[in-house]
Amino acid sequence: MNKTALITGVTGQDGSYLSNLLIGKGYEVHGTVRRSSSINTYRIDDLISKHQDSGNFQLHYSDLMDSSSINTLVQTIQPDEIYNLAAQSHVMVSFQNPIYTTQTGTLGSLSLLESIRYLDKDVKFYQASSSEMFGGKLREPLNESSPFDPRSPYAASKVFAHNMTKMYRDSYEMFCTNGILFNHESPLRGQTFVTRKITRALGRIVLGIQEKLTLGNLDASRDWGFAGDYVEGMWKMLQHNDPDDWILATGETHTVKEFLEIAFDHFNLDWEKYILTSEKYYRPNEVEYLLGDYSKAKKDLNWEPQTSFSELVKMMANSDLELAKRDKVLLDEKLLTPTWEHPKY
Ligand code: NAP
Ligand code: F7E
Repeated sequence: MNKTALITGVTGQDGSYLSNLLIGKGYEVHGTVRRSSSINTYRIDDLISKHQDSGNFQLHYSDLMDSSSINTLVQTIQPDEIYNLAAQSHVMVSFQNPIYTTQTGTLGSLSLLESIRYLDKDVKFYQASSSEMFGGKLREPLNESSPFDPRSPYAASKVFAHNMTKMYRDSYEMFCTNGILFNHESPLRGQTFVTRKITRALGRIVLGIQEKLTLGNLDASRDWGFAGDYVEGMWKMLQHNDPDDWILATGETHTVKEFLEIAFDHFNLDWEKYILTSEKYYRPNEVEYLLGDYSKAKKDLNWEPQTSFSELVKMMANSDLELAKRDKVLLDEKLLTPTWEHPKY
């Protein structure tokens, strides 16, 4: 019989890549969607239209803060696997909305774990842990034993959920895993994360409809991989014989400046002519440097990243050039306001 998976946060970057992967493997995928005043399913619209008749992809209104809806979903769907991807995932925003970020990141995960505990079925659980938990002060490759030193409400909430996931594994013999993922990006990355903020602006700069882009700390260094590779690792974690915690990373770190260099070079542009910096994009407590050691995932899961840093940058730059072409058409027809001159993050 085909397996059933429940994905929270299915409308996000990873939710969309993971749904694609699981449907391709024959899963029946259920995803949670938050009700919003405007439709927020653009990343999964293709899947919705392809699979609406087969029932292989089903969406349910739910919010992680509504533990009753979470419990009902788990009881009704009785999934084989649960991937908890939902979170307020923007680090800078977490300083402005610390309570909401913390509630979603902590109580949401706990509601899921409790629902599984009372279900009369062995369910495999994946928690989306983050490299942000390490805090970025150690300039060395970080592994599953490296100390946590959270520097934002977001990171602190992820540490709580990480520890709870481990605690449920140890206390109740539940199949609970933490995937400690370093930054992973794609053409579907949210537009206020730095990589996508850059490639989205770059496409418009190439077409002459945007002049400048303002960023924050260009010296921050991240271990950036491709989201499509990382969702494969999430799935592999739940297929492993025993539950555990694994890091997914590339083993390389690059500064924001290096990202800019490769992206702008790709279109023969000099990034320094277009980039401004402002204190307003600096965080109250910056994570300066992250570099991951994925050797445990390589050994146990036979997982390795497939996409190089420069391939990732160019993939995003090319995709956003196509989007910018659509922006230009709409702009020429006066159907679009150039709000990109005032990005918020
Ligand atoms: P994302 O694009 O920001 O997606 C987050 C998802 O969570 C969206 O579907 C969002 O719904 C949903 N969500 C937010 N608050 C919710 C709530 N209260 N109830 C239910 N759903 C809620 O994030 P992502 O990049 O795909 O990341 C997936 C997960 O991995 C997140 O938990 C993130 O913290 C974690 N993570 C990400 C990275 C990375 O580099 N991408 C690295 C490590 C860990 P809306 O669409 O309605 O906003
Ligand atoms: O920032 C610097 C910024 O917002 C990366 C999330 O998926 O990955 C992500 O968190 C770096 C930081 O991602 C701007 O200061 C400079 O040092 O793209 P980001 P993040 O904070 O690393 C982790 C693993 C997660 O778990 C999170 O959910 O870039 N930076 N200038 C900027 N960042 C932004 N957003 N905007 C700027 O203008």
